[in-house]
Amino acid sequence: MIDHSRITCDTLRSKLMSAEEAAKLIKPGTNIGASGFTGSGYPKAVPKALADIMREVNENGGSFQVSLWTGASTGPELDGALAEVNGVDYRMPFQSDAHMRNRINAADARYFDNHLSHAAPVARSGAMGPCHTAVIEVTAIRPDGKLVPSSSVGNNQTWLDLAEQVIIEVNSWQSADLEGMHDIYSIAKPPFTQPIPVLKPDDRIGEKYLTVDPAKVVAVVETEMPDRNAPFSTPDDVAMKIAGNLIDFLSHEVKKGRLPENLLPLQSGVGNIANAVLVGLGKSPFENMTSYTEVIQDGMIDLMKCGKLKMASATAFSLSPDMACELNNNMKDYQGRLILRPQEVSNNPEVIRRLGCIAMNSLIEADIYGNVNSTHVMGSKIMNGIGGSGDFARSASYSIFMTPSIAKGGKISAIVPKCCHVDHGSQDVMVVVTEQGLADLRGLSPKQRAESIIKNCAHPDYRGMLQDYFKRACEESLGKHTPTLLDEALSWHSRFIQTGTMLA
Ligand code: 0RQ
Repeated sequence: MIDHSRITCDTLRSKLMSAEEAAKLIKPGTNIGASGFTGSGYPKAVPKALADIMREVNENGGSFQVSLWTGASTGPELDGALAEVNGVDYRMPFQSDAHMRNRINAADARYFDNHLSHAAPVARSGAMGPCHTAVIEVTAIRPDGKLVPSSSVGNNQTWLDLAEQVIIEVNSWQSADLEGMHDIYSIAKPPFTQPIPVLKPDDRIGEKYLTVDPAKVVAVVETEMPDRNAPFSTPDDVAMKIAGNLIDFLSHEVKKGRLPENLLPLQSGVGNIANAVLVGLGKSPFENMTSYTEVIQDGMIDLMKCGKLKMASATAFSLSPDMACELNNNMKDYQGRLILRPQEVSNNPEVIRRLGCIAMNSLIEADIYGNVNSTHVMGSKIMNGIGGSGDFARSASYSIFMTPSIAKGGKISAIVPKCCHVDHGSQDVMVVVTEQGLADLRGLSPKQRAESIIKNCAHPDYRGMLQDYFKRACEESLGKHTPTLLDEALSWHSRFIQTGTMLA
């Protein structure tokens, strides 16, 4: 049931209207800055109403499309609803919705896949044009008009600052006890940028609330709708082996004195493998861990519950429905242990480098030299986007990438002679982990990297093929530093497209 007591500012309460009325204020061809990050805190009612308007126009021979800027991925009521009616002409900086992905891969929508920490600065620079409308979900509006953010912060303050008009959704599904968990800090444009004073993951440096010029607010809409919240699958054998290999490596680093016993602040990417690593850490000997990351998944809350994780700083939650419900009921218990910041701060290279984060992200494929493709299937089809993986990989003290060694039932090898698309160059990749083992690439030459990756990470079905390729490349390649057979390097991908398998 909608909680009508969430709006305690008279000026903004006077702008209350239905989602349908609010959606009419959005015009075709305009740029929308929406809240939302990994299925959390995105507006839910106005986008659905907007999609209905778009459907009617688009089905009757007209054209109603908008540009959609967010924090990261959203949910079916935003990305899904607008993409279904072909209502998005341009999308940035990250998505993971099946309808949106199909629109992008069909060239119905242009996609600016960008580092998440870069999104706000690019928008502020004006390079993407004006932000016409901000549509922002919040938990509550205070008497002074300040906004209590909801389950993600993302780029919300930037969209509120830049937008010509603002629509606010007040979602009473969000726990009222989220109030106080956020830390809103704005970064000035160069040459006025100051150091970000986060010296420890739990440092608070900003305000608890988002601010908005009330004169720009054209609509306030009340909702009571859950976040997208997809369930995580129980980690399978492969995921648990990857987690085990990674945890053995971290233990080794502790033994060698290169890592403190409580590790360094953890960054954990999205997806089931990343969640499995967190599950594995729950059974590990590490105590008093901290996290400086971008999303808080189930595994992190479990690590807190068992007392192994002291606190987590991120920009959003990304929880299963069960965990979201549990957290909503017990949010107060986590006050002081969870901090949600703007993504420009959670993903800021300056802070990540200073804290020495351990970055753990998943990949689509890695090549024998340790270049990583996180985004493109067979070179041309976008999966999700680079997200925050580049923000962390480049600046972390440990840049770790993990993957099952094969995909699609063994028809695809995740270790290939050459990546068909590169998001993280080999200099940004320190460790590659699969269920087969782990390659520690630090300090190695390209040929040493290839030997280690083929031996430790490749699936046995493909290991011989990779050894054969590498041996011939060492003999026949023009240069001997990074031996490459140009005509053959991408032949595995072509073979998959032609025959349905990379196996020769
Ligand atoms: O396909 O969905 O059809 O089954 O890719 O793969 O193994 O389930 O792994 O869910 O962790 O996703 C890289 C996409 C991995 C993700 C990626 C197919 C596979 C499956 C998913 P199906 P898995 P995950 C912080 C960090 C970039 C952003 C990032 C990602 C599907 O982790 O988007 O790191 N990363 N952000 O079958 C063809 C291959 C494949 C392949 C896997 N080599 N070729 N298909 N798949 N490998 C968070 C944020 O930034 C917000």
